Amino acid sequence: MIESLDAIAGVGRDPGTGGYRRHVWGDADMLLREWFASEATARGMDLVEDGNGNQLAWWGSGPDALLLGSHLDSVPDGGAYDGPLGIVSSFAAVDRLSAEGFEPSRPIAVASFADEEGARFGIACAGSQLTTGALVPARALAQKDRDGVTMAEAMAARGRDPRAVGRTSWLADVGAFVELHVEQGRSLVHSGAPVGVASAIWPHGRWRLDFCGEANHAGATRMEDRRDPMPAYATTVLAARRLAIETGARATFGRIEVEPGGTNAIPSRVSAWLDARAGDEKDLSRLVTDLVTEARAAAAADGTALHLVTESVSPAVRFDGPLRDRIAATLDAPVLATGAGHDAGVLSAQVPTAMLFVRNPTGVSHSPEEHAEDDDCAAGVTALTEVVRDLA
Ligand code: HGY
Ligand code: MN
Ligand code: MN
Repeated sequence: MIESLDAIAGVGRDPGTGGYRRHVWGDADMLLREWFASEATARGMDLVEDGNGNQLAWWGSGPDALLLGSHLDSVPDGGAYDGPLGIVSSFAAVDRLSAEGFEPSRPIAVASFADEEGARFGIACAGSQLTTGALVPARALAQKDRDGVTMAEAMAARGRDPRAVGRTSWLADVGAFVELHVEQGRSLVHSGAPVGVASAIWPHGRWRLDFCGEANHAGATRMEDRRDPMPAYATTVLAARRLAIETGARATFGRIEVEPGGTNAIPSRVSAWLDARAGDEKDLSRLVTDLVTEARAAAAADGTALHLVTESVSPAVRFDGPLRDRIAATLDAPVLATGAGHDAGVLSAQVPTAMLFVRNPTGVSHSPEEHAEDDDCAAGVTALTEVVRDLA
């Protein structure tokens, strides 16, 4: 199992940072698609790629399938485990069961969901959201990457037909989904267990704030005469931190663009991406509303303007209670909630869904430092194998 992670360890890895840059329809993503296809073929599983770019490897066919899997794409400079661990563990569970001569009572499929991180086009879990219908194809296809390439153009460049994007028929054959994932936090460290079961995902979203002002000379323009969008942006970052701390929520500005980006020029525009998450939808919406109110006031005071674009919103998720309880009892594993988003959260709106988490000793994720011990990864495979044995 660890060997499978080793097999893709060099794909999309930045030699400078050691982090992964595996973005949908990029070169690394294409190599990972080939790797996934060869893993399916090596096991005699039937490979399907749907119109959204999600890949599925089927052991058997027909209704009420048990779906496993996760994603292979990454955030910029992501770790080796977020996503891929779930896929290699799923194939390893299939291997263990077939080596035992286990005959599943229902079809089993392993999925690699496209574009879970939304690192290129901005929308989280695009592949699974398009599949369930939570995301409208036209909106996804029009999204642009940092170079102005639309999702439709990126797909066409890889020989995919953008007209095939949308709801997919395979989902009707899925009776349950179990996604294994590295934990992105330290709950399992505190509970002393290598594997846990998910209860819920916090609601979360991404918003782009464009602070628009007037470009001008850094030396010749008096401070009183400027329409500089940067101070309102800075005020907004500080307000986000204050509001998030006050409400027990999370708010992050992890990406900004400054136009034109000259050291000796007042910017004409600062675009900043807010990632916000909270324990419930009311708190999340209040946080964003309050923050935008403060940002607008700060912008207006400087003679600048704020334009707000909602890029992606994911509602609160409560995983299927009976499935969660059954898995937690089978594994005698702790149950925990997470602030991280997952394709499992998207599918949970339509099929009974569960998640297993594998202990992460530091809790670090979305970083090259992300790690899980080999023994814990092996415990994850054993747990997933037991879950499949029980459910299939
Ligand atoms: O951003 C997230 O929550 C993620 O890990 N997909
Ligand atoms: Mn992630
Ligand atoms: Mn993930």
